[in-house]
Amino acid sequence: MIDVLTSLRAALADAPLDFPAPGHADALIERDQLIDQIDDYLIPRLGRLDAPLLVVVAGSTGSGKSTVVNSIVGRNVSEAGVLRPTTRAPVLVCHPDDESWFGGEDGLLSDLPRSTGSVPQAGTLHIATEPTMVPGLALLDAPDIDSVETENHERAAQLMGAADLWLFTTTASRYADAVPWDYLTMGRERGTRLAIILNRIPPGATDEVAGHLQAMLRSHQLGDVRVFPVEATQELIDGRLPDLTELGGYIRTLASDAAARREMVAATLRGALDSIPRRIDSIAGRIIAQIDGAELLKRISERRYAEALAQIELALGTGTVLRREVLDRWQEFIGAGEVMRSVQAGIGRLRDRMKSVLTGEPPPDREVQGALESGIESIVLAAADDAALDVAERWRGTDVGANLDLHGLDRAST
Ligand SMILES: Nc1nc2c(ncn2[C@@H]2O[C@H](COP(=O)(O)OP(=O)(O)OP(=O)(O)O)[C@@H](O)[C@H]2O)c(=O)[nH]1
Ligand SMILES: [Mg+2]
Repeated sequence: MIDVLTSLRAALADAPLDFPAPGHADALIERDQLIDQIDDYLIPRLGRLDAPLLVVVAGSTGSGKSTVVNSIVGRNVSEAGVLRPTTRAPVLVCHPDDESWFGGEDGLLSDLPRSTGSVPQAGTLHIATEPTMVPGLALLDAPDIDSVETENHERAAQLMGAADLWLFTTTASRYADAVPWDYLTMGRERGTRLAIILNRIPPGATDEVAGHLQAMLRSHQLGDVRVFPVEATQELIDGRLPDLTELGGYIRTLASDAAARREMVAATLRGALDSIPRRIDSIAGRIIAQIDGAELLKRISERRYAEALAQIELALGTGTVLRREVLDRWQEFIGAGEVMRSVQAGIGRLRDRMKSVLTGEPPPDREVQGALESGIESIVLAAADDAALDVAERWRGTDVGANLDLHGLDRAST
């Protein structure tokens, strides 16, 4: 299985997605997300099926992610605060016996340097061990997905990509924001198990707010996602929620039941693997659309340049070249008696003289030849310019051409 995924990853990395056809940006995102999921989740997880269940707490800035993690752990392992965003270095909490799983040498998030000790360091994944945590369950407090710090979002997305379960945190005032739904939809598409913590609910409004969130989840095909409401009735004690109500029960079940944890890993792996054929189909469809788009542009230009060639041939054949600025010089050449002398010497000689005018061997009259050449050149150039202009205009009128930078392509190259 790992070999198959490795080959699939290589094929995705080489997929020809260079042509900016409509949907090109989406194609790149889909491709990169699948590659990241293979790198950050599928290959490491399949290679380490015994590693602890990784629960990533992710969501909007200020929604209470660090507060929830600290409350579950029962100790302030990650700073919570009033400044947005507060968490910049993700904090992973696990039992001391599990620390070796997260050392970073191989597998999970190996590109992130580690830090330990009491203070998380920016740019690292901070590992906090906690003897009261059950072995086999790791909690990760992620940076936000929506503050002004875009680096945080990238890091959060990477951490979510490595998770067996997302505990997605939002609040009663933020749950309808657009960004969280982008992530929730992404979670569904990639087959990750997820649950939502709905924090900071005004006292007495749980049924109404949680009911609305559940209706929104159903309309996003996420109706089976569990919602854990947290009403804002509790005073924080030492920055932590003293009673996590339903969420506490959920975490305790996961902590006490190794089979439930294994089943959750299996469910996310199954969901991720099941999502691959559909995503590959979608990426392949976009590649085919690119090829079709490129062929359409090619057909348009071939047809138009064939017309231009026909125009040039017609102009040369009917003597247009002579009717333009060359005509005077041509008449001068004839008037000088050259033609009559040639006629006297026989029609064959006239043909030779005519040919030499056009080929320049030997030059009968350099001025006539130069004028002829510039006449021919201007006809060819004018036809090519017209064709280039038309092709650029017709390309712009297609879906695929509308996305291209056609600057400089609307005139012939000389
Ligand atoms: N009263 C109360 N305050 C809360 C609750 N949850 C969070 N807070 C406060 O809200 C602020 C933000 O909480 P954090 O836990 O830092 O939020 P976060 O989601 O980790 O934020 P970032 O790290 O910026 O992404 C802190 O001052 C918390 O003390 C809650 O349920 N009740
Ligand atoms: Mg935080």
